[in-house]
Amino acid sequence: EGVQPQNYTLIKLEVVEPAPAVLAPIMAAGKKVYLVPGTLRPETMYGQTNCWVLPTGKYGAFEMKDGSVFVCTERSVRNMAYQGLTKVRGQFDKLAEFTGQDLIGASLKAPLAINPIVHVLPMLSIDENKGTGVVTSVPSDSPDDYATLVDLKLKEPLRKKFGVKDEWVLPFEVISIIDIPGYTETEACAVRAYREFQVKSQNDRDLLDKAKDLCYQKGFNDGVMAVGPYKGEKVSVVKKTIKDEMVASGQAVNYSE
Ligand code: A2H
Repeated sequence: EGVQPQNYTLIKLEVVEPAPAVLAPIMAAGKKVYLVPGTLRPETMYGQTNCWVLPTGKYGAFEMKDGSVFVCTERSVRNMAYQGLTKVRGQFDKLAEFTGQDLIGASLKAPLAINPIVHVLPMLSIDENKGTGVVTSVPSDSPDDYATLVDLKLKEPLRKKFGVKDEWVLPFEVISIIDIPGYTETEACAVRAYREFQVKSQNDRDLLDKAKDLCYQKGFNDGVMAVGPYKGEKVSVVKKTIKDEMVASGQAVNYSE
């Protein structure tokens, strides 16, 4: 973990029916259950196509202060317990424990997303010791997300290995949500960076880091919203407003580590 605190926005992606077996009893008891990916790009949530977990990762379902349930790593909920998100400071209630594999295919309602429902899919580069261990996928603006989605679309054996049904992946296309003048005229930022850096798979760490830095800088410095209520406004101007609105409406919470 870095020296500087990292401030994430946790986006609340609500698990809907059909419930995965490991969450079914909790949902049957009437509780709202959310996967809570940590993001640095809350303004990109319009373009969500799916949500990533680490298949071998250990996750839990934890009851939060308002009675809703967060699915994340235990390490992250321990931090949340010191940030006012659980009932008792420093304590948390674990309702269930499972692996990422148990969540694959689950259907989620993702706030702001143009796709009405997105699915949980495997990403092998997730770091269990960062954020919540859950990542929301925005392939237009995140080269890691794009590379992982391309891997799943092109490689049937990869889908088979993790029990991913074709209909959870193949219908989902990149949605361009941010215009970067001089860069995104013909393809979204992450798609162009992936192509130009000649990324071959989600495992191309060095190339993906370069592509990621480029998209992060360009998106913030030059990006203009192409969708939503702030269409036409600069990302650098509206990023915080979009985040604050999601937090105020209960669609997201602040989290730092
Ligand atoms: B970002 P930093 Cl559109 N393992 O969100 C791997 N990656 C993780 C993670 C984990 N445990 N937790 C969060 N992340 C991802 C959106 C996004 C992100 C876009 C573009 C760039 C981008 C949609 N995915 O990140 O290491 C999350 O992906 C590039 C910096 O804490 C989170 O923001 O600096 C970002 O990495 C956090 O990265």
